[in-house]
This record gives sequence, structure tokens and C-alpha cells, in this order.
Amino acid sequence: MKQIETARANLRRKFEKIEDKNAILKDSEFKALFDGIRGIEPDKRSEYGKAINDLKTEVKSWIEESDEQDNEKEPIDVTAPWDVNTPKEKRPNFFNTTQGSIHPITREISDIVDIFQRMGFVVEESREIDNDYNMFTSLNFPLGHPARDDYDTFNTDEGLIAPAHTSTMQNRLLKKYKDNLANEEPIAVVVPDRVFRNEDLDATHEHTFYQIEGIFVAKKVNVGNLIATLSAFMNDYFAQNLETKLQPFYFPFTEPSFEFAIERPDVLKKNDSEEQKWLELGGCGMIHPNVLFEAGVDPKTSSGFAFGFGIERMVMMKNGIEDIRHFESANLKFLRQFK
Ligand code: FA5
Repeated sequence: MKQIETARANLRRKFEKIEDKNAILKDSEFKALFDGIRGIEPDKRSEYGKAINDLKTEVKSWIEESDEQDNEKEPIDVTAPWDVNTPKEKRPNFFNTTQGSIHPITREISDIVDIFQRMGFVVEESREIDNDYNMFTSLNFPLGHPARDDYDTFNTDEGLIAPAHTSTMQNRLLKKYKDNLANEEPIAVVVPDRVFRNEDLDATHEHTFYQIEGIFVAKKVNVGNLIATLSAFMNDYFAQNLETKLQPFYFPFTEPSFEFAIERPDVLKKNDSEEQKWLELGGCGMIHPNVLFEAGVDPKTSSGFAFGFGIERMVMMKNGIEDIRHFESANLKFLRQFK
């Protein structure tokens, strides 16, 4: 009986350690116990045999218990392409991956939108297919105007356009919200969405990317309001007090027009030259009176600003990403860094 007790203790110790719990039933301790029967006095043999069998029953109950615990830890996936009884180490690892995660652009858009919502902007979606009126005419690009060439994008045979910027929404949104003005409320809308351009691709140019458009219209809005709004947004988004710069530019739909640049955040500092110091994020300006008028807003009583930023460029700056092509690459190694 002492021999069986020792064997029991040894078996338990081994059982705790081994991965494949079933293997314990084939352990040499059992064989040694059965072989030991020959050395037992004949009238004690049946008692000894019964004790070995009891031990075996007990060991089986250890296995059952540990299976139950495993099952509690890990629910059974009935769609898995293996038998549920296959031990873990023998299951094929098809996916070699853990759970999926939210794409960094999706997550950043929701952060960006949060900031603007806190500032009182409402959020609207753009479209991935639009027409010449919204892309150009309503935005004060006359037919044949050379500025149309700056927005070279993709067209369908029917003459529809994959929008090259989110400004295509300006006319629709001014019309939709113009009653706000009669009620002494501003029009304050942001539009984060996908846009398309026929581009030569490089580290900062994609053919498919995201922009965030903003429009703000009320009585007596001026460039100072534009700068204050954009600076407040950038400081919140980058959680760093960055220097900002407006430089004169040309867009047919704003007058005056500017390019909005920020100082490179610390992670992307290159050298101290003036040329390397600034990163251009997007365009902005005071909405052109023709654009307001076209949407039925009286430019004599109301004025406003608009802006359009490239979202990838902002995310690249915030996270120190050196190449825009990572975003659409479906490269898991890249994407998993943003869990
Ligand atoms: C525009 O698209 C204007 N609609 C912006 C605007 C809106 C001006 C409202 C005034 C009022 P632009 O072509 O510069 O402007 O593009 C704006 C930003 O989009 C760029 O600064 C850049 O951040 C981003 N962008 C432009 N082209 C690409 C591209 N191929 N890949 C990635 N980002 C791009």
C-alpha cells in the first residue's frame, strides 16, 4: 500500500507538468505497479489489484477535471476546421494571428470628429461618386478653367466623377443648413471622407485618401476666426502647442485662400532648415461670395470660412509614419502596431 501511495504522489507530480494529460495513463509507474503483483502474497493480491484500479480511476478523474477547466477557459468554436478533441498543439495554425483591430485611419477619423463636435460642428458624410456641378461649377470653377486640372481624378463613361476633394459637399451643406442663419445660428459642419486623385504615387501621395472638410458660416466671420479654430483643433489633436503658418494660395472657391502649415512635431524633426520646418496640411480660406450665392446664402449678410485637410498626412505626423502607402497596403505588420 505504501508503494501505491508513492506511485500516486509521483503520478500527480508528473500530471501537473505534462501538456498531453492523457499520456499519464501510459506512465511507467502503472507498469511497475502491475509488475509488482508477483511479489505480493497471494491472499493480499486481490486487495492490491483493487488499489491499483482505484488509483487508475482516480487518475482518469484528474484528466476529466482538467478537460473541464480547459473548456471553461476556451469556448468551443464549432466552425473551426478541426475536431474539437484535437489537442491544442496538434491543431493547424492557419491564421497565425490574434484578433483584428480598427484601422488607424478609422480610429483617427473618430478622434478628429470628436474634437470638432466638441467645438460645435455637426458631422456629415461625403459621396464616393459625384457630378461636375458639385465638383466644379458650384465651387466657382468656370468651364475650361485651368484650375480644374489640379483635381485630376477618375470619371465614368456617363460623366460622373470620383470626387478629388470633400469640397464637393460645400454647396449641398450650405443649402441644407442655410435656415440656421435665419435663426441666428451658424452653419458649422465637418465632412470626413474618402477622395480620389489620378496621382503619381510617392511617400506622401496616394490615389485614394481621406480628407476632412469644414465649413463655418455666420454673420461677420473673418480670417481671425479661421486661424483660431484651426489652431485650437491642431493643438488638441497633436496634444502639443505647435506653431502654425498661413501662406497665400489660390483656390477658386475661397477668397482669400491659404495653405495651412504646422511646424513638424518632434517625432518628425529632420533638420533645422526653414524649408524642413513646415508641413503643409491642407487648404483653407474665406468662402468665395459666388459659392455662397450659388447655394442661396446672401454674401452681403453672411460670411464664412472653409478648410480641407489630408487625414493621412495628419496621422503620419502624429505617429511618425514615413510613407503614406502603408495605409492601403493591408500589411498586417504595419496595422498591428496601432492596436
Ligand atoms: C483641396 O483639396 C481643397 N479642397 C482644400 C480646401 C477646402 C481649400 C476648403 C479651401 C477651402 P488640396 O488639393 O491642397 O486642396 O488638398 C488638401 C490636402 O489634401 C493636402 O494639403 C494634403 O494634405 C491632402 N492631399 C492632397 N493630395 C493628396 C494625395 N494625393 N495623397 C494624400 N493626401 C493628399
